[in-house]
Amino acid sequence: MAAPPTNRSQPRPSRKPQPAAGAAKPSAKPTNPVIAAKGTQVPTTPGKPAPGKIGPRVLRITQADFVASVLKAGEVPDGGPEVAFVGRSNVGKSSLINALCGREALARTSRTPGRTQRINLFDAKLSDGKQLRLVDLPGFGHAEVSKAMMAQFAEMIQYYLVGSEAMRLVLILQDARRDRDDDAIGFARWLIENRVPYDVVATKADEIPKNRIGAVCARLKTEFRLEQPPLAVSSREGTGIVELLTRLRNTAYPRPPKPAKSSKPAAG
Ligand SMILES: Nc1nc2c(ncn2[C@@H]2O[C@H](COP(=O)(O)OP(=O)(O)OP(=O)(O)O)[C@@H](O)[C@H]2O)c(=O)[nH]1
Ligand SMILES: [Mg+2]
Repeated sequence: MAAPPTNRSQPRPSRKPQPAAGAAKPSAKPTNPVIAAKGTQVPTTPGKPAPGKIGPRVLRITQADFVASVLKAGEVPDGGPEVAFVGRSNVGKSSLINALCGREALARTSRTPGRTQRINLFDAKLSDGKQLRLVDLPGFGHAEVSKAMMAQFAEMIQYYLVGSEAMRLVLILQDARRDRDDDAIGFARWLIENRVPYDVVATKADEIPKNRIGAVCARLKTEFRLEQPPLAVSSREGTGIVELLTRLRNTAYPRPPKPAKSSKPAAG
């Protein structure tokens, strides 16, 4: 979560949009704990918990449905609090939505950058009964996608993010293998200016040595002015998925602040 302004739990005043400036499918044997929880056979050693096995009280998405594919916020049917997934094309946005939902092909993924060209909405029901709407956005910034198309995507994304009353969090995805992403950092500044709360997640954590993950997350925390280091996730291996879902739920449904202790009435 971004450091000041920390406005993610507060309702945002209504604002007018102010625009600024295929698939390598998940591995055949998913180790994604969410997929595993839905009945996939996971090899196990007797007496040891199955890898990725999660208990009944671990938060997960029990049902996920495609809702609509739109070009702007006004076209969206009413739904639960929204979390939007943004980042460079090919960073793994659609794959992460699939991993969170425990589905292999709910959102379309592709090796070809620029696959997602509209705003795709998915409604997810959580195991605690709450609803989340996951918003899969086109990627911004990629050498293989034309500048004109990228400008069009950027405008569509910005209008949507400030135009949606239900938007609770923008999740900025960063490929754990890549260096500083100035486009995304600039985008985060724009989110701050427009009072849209955001968080960052490092994707494709399976592609870097485990002992480098801490340093990557520490760098991202500084670059994006976050209050806590981002989670590192792997949609392919399921790492960090349950933790991310918990963060998203807690942001969309913040706990009400504890009431201040009332002072004792004066005796007499
Ligand atoms: N190794 C690895 N590859 C991943 C992971 N997540 C996604 N990928 C791969 O990265 C590529 C792009 O994934 P997508 O989910 O389509 O990326 P996207 O950000 O939605 O891309 P656009 O829709 O073009 O913006 C695909 O080949 C995925 O299989 C991951 O956790 N680990
Ligand atoms: Mg996509």
